[in-house]
Amino acid sequence: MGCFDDGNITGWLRGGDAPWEAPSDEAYSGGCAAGSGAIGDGQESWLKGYVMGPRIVNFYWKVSSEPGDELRFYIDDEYFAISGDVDWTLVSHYLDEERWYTIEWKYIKDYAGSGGQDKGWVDDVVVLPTPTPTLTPTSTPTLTPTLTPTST
Ligand SMILES: [Ca+2]
Ligand SMILES: [Ca+2]
Repeated sequence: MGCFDDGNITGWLRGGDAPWEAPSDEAYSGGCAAGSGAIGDGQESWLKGYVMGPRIVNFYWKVSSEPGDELRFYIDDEYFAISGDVDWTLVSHYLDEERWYTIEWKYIKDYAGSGGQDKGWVDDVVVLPTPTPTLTPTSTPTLTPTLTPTST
């Protein structure tokens, strides 16, 4: 989506009361990040995509908001949130099952009040294959010669 480092995720969807946009007024890398749209009290702005697991999703996010407003990262219906004044922070999340996951960033405002720059940003999304288990070579068993007692 736009110029931000979007992890080559295809089919980004944007929505809510105002869509996310790239470039935005902040960036973690390359002068460009995605930022939430300008919204009012009780509104939300989101950006979502789909990732086939198992994968590791890494990204940086930042928020500047009133404490009651927050930037959320959803994995399907579960979410993590940051609020207030949080500078660029790395998030690494493991999507462990072999299936499609919906990942979504949402800036959401409560019923009243605004603070800071009143938005959230995301940059440097990287989708990595999960590490394959390393097979440790088994040591070759040492064959001990069996000494058969010779009968005399
Ligand atoms: Ca960037
Ligand atoms: Ca508020």
